[in-house]
Amino acid sequence: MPRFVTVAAGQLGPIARDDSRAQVVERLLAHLHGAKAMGCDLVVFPELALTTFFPRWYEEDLDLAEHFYETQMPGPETQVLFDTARDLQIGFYLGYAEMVIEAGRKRRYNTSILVERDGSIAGKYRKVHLPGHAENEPWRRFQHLEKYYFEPGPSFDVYDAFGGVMGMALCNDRRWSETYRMMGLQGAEMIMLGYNTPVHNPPAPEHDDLSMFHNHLVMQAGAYENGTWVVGVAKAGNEEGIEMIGGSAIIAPSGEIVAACSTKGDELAVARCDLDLCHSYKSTTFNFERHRRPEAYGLITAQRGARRPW
Ligand code: ING
Repeated sequence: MPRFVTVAAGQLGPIARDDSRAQVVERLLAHLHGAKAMGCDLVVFPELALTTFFPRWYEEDLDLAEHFYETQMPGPETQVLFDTARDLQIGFYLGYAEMVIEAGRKRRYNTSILVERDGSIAGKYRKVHLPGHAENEPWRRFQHLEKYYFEPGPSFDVYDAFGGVMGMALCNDRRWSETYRMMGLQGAEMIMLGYNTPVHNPPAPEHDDLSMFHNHLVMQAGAYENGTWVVGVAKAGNEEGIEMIGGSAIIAPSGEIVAACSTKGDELAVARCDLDLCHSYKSTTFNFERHRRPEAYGLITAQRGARRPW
């Protein structure tokens, strides 16, 4: 009996700085209902799906940015998502900014959760690869201050949900092959990730024309090299004056894109994913136990940066 998970890429268009949580949650609920009507078990929402991408601005006083973070999940404004998930029997992946008090200190993370069809939280992930910079850099047309607004998470985990081995990542994580391999080594069959990716990258404008190519390149490679489904979902469009890529896609373990969004607004792209297709790759070309040579890979965890051996 095939293990199907019918999944929707729940792409969002822009979220304005002043959009309320209630206004955004309405859009997320529309996706949950729309995806359910299309027979989905699961909707993947973007990174930071409750707010605008606020790391594009420098705020000297972090307390003045506190309203962008969730201190409870579910909280008063998001409980309806969990209730609807349970009522409709549809799960979701949600990216959001998380603030917790740990050992008496405020900790801030770029976080995602995986919610099962009964409304329970099956897993929580905190973004490992924080791109951008930690201090205001006025030379940029816009900032990318994830290293200022968030702390990195400690690990990549997998979760027993939706009848398979589910993994989570966030945005920049998708550009690092270690992300997929760490979950591939744990048997991941579907890796979900949301992203907020500006078309323009101030340090490397020569990459701008390739932003969509790079977006799909890394997710397709990650899927194929680890024999896993990958679902990548954008917050897209012109958000507070900054153009963000769309290109939300559902990618099979073969590396093929099997469904994709074609607009830069709120859009659902749906695919019925057979988790057993992973076996064709995990048992042959990417049979890790049979073919990998970790004895030869020492540098990958021994070194952070690249340096010539001479
Ligand atoms: N955004 C971007 C991403 O990795 C970026 C940052 C853009 C890095 C363009 C390199 C090039 O997709 C987030 N939120 O990580």
